[in-house]
Amino acid sequence: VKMKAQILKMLREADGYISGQQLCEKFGVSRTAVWKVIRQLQEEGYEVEAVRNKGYRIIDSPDVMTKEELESLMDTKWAGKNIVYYDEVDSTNLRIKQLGDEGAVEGTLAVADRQTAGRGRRGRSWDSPAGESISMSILLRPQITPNQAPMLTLVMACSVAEGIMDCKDVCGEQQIQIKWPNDIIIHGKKLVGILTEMSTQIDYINHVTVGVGINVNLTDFPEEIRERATSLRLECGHKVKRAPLIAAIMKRLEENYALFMETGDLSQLMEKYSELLVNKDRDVMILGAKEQYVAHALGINKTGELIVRKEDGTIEEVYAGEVSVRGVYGY
Ligand code: BTX
Repeated sequence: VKMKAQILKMLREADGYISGQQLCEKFGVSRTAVWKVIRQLQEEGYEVEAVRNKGYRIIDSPDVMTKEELESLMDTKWAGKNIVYYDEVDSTNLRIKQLGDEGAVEGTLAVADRQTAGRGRRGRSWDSPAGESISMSILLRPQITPNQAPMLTLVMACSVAEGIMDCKDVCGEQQIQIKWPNDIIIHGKKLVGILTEMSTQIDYINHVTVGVGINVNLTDFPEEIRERATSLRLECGHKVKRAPLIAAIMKRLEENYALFMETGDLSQLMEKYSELLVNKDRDVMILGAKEQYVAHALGINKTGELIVRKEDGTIEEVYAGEVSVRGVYGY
């Protein structure tokens, strides 16, 4: 597996052809062994050209999220370095929680092509059909207290939005935005859902699982969510490859997580998060258990609360665990 991922990486990074000889020497194997790996890649859908006296050159890759594909693209130190891939699984969040209990390293990333029991918040479900979406969950082991953990959802939201925008050929200049606290939307519709779950003792965290579902190439949604959901393909007008997107998000997550851990809060991220916020400078409806009111959203504070100005001019900071927010006009 390692050799296959490394050969893929070398092919990708090569400027032109890589000779069979070079690959043999690098891995200390025979020409036949190298050829076998190339054949396997071709069978998996990679377009690899083999030219006598020149060597191998990669022309195109399939839209797969296999361990080798992801490993060959991942440009991080720890986030997404240990990958577990499933063609089909109940929920990547459940898998990561289990792997976390079993002692897996921080940054372990579970990726699935399809989930049969994808979970949303508060017992809701998340649709992730085969071949068209990204379902992934990452294992974190932060030394923070349980009440700091919800901020990790915002760290991830920021990373996903930035990661998508980093992939230049995906949506160009189109604005990917965050709906506080953790939905990512494009053109007013939901593109990404994030679910953070933690395993805790009374005063410390065993581990945190942050799950991300991204609608990449879906072209249709179930009746109930058709009005509110969308995909990159629908908004950007073309199919998008999933593995490079995952790698870009992991790269951003690694940076943003470091900024978070330096202070234990969002003080180094709140400015850019607020810039990405669809609700910023707009009226929102605050839906609390006891009261509901309309207020003007200003941004987030360093603990991730939404800062709003009420109609009487007073400033309030609302906590995501206690209220939800709805745009007064759409988002
Ligand atoms: P949420 O509770 O904010 O959103 C769930 C709601 O969103 C559903 O009730 C439904 O109305 C709507 N919905 C369901 N599927 C989709 C979809 N594909 N696109 C848009 N809207 C949808 C959001 O919860 C958190 C979702 C996290 C999903 C990831 S996938 C990897 C990981 N594993 C897992 O089981 N969950 C996470």
